[in-house]
Amino acid sequence: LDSHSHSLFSRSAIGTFFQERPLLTNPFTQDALLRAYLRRHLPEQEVQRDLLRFGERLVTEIEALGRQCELKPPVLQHYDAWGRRVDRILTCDAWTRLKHISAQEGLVAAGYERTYGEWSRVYQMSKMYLFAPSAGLYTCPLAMTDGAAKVIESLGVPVREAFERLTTRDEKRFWTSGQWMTERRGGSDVSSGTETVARRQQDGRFKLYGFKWFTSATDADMTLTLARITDRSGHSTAGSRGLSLFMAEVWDADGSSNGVEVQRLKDKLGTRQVPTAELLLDGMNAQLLSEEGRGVASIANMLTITRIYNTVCAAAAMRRISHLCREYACKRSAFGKLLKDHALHVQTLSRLEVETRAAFLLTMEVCRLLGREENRSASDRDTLLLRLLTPVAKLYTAKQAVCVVSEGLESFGGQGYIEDTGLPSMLRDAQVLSIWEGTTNVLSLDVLRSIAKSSGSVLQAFFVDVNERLLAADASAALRPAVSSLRTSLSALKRFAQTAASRPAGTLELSARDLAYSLARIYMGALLVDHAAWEDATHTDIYAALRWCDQDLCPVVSGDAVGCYDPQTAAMDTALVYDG
Ligand code: UCC
Ligand code: FAD
Repeated sequence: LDSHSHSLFSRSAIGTFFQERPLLTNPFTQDALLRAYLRRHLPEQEVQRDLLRFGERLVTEIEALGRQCELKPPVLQHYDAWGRRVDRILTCDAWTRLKHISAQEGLVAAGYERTYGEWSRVYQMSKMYLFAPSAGLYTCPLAMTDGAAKVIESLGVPVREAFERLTTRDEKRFWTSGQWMTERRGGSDVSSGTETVARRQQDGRFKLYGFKWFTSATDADMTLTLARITDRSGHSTAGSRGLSLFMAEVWDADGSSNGVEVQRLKDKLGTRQVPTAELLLDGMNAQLLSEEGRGVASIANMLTITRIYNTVCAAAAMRRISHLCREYACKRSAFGKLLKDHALHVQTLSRLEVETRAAFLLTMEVCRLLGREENRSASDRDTLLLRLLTPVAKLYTAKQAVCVVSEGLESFGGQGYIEDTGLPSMLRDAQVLSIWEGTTNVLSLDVLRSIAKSSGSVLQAFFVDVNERLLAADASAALRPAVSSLRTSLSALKRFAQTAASRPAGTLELSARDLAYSLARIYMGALLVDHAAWEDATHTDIYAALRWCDQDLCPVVSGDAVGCYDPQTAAMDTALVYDG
């Protein structure tokens, strides 16, 4: 009777094995390279203590908030119960909490307090880098907030309250900002794509009329945006010279919008935590910030900051997936042993680690240069390098992040594809990094712009800087193969650059992406070598530098060798793409 009732009433057997999940532990203590980098450059105990404490807060509090933002995406309420148009963007409590935490932790403020002089940006961005993968994309509004503060500071315009609110640690006063540039006709080609007009009012302020096609974190308190000022007869200037930069508060004190209709929220592949809207500006009150017609040049400072944040977040995504992959490999067994004991699996993870390290060092170098510029301690070379490396770092690390996160998901096998592990959202969110804030090609052209505008000085600065770093590593026998391939690539790149100007029209444009990749790979190699040549470096630092330099460091020269940039290639590319 007993065994009969047992089989009748017991639950069906589901087995006894349950895989242990990968556990997130303090990302600061887990990150050997970040700790070593800070030990070398910013060894203040106070910084170490703050990051250690913040790492714990990430694990015990912030990680869950970020996940909630993914699970409870924002919704748009068009009408109130009585039929009035209200256009409220409703975000979850965790999103609000992340805003408060961002203020408390000084995630933007630290960049402006400048407690650590020229290293202040390195401190701030180290914290941002730890925060980003747990933050439910709250880094997106923070990036634009920081960018807006930078624009206001650099233009020296009298909007003190806004600047103070963007950079405060007081969560009750803290404001975030949007960055509304993209319109239906063009997000890359902002100059011809912008149809929004600005009508001057009696009091010297403006009313804006237009349609912004992508506006992220639209729950922001204020925004910077571009529009064309019209004259009395309603005419405006076309192109870049017709664009001016405006600042506006998005919501009035009573919660109603400042002449903004939220048409709808975008239905997106990723970044679902962030409200991204289409907005009709129907008489939005705004203040002119730039000189008339200097809108693009004036918002460039915001682009620099947001592109650096993009880079930080790309490197951070790589670090987080690598962290989780190695953790999981200590828990998951296959074919009789843990994944960590399968050499081929660990080789795969080590390749992700090399990419992550290279991305991290480039990221921190750009932050260091930004900090020096803001501290007024930048040399001419630093300034030139900051201009060149900002687009290079953004475009290259974004692509790396997609590859590294994708490969990383595979290392969890089928679980990497399962939503409630939280892993797939990492891939979705990585995919946007190469699209917003300038696509890969548009940023490659920005690299060319920086070269042309400086009459080649940015490239000179690049060559001198890489050379110096390699010279300093000459004493290391272990690094010799890496140094030697970097020197060979650098010379080849120099030869390419010397002949580029005299080539047929169109050559440079066709080579732009490969040129940007070459600059990225060589510079990352130089930074890995530089780090590995440091007296406290480890064998793994040397190994990472050697592995990085095993690849084609200068794809623009390889591409040139097979005629990729010859003028007739463009016609062949067209024929190939449109075959049939
Ligand atoms: O996507 C967006 C927000 C996403 C959410 C935030 C995420 C943040 C990261 C968080 C991570 C989790 S906002 C939309 C972003 N949109 C773009 O990035 C636009 C992409 N297109 C470009 O970048 C184009 O190259 C343009 C729009 C800048 C090109 O405009 P023009 O008018 O054709 O360019 P011009 O005529 O060459 O340049 C006009 C002036 C020049 O200065 P002057 O007049 O003094 O000679 C240029 O040197 O602007 C200057 N300029 C720059 N200066 C242009 N680009 C730059 C630059 N990058 N740096 C300095
Ligand atoms: P297009 O400019 O039409 O580009 C299409 C393709 O053409 C791209 O592959 C591009 O690389 C290529 N291309 C364009 N020009 C050239 C060229 N000269 N040479 C070679 N190739 C070229 N914008 C904002 O202003 N504010 C926001 O808050 C914001 N949030 C966003 C959030 C999300 C989730 C996304 C996806 C976008 C957001 N954007 C925002 C818009 C984003 O900045 C633009 O989508 C982006 O800059 C590209 O512009 P586009 O969509 O018009 O593409």
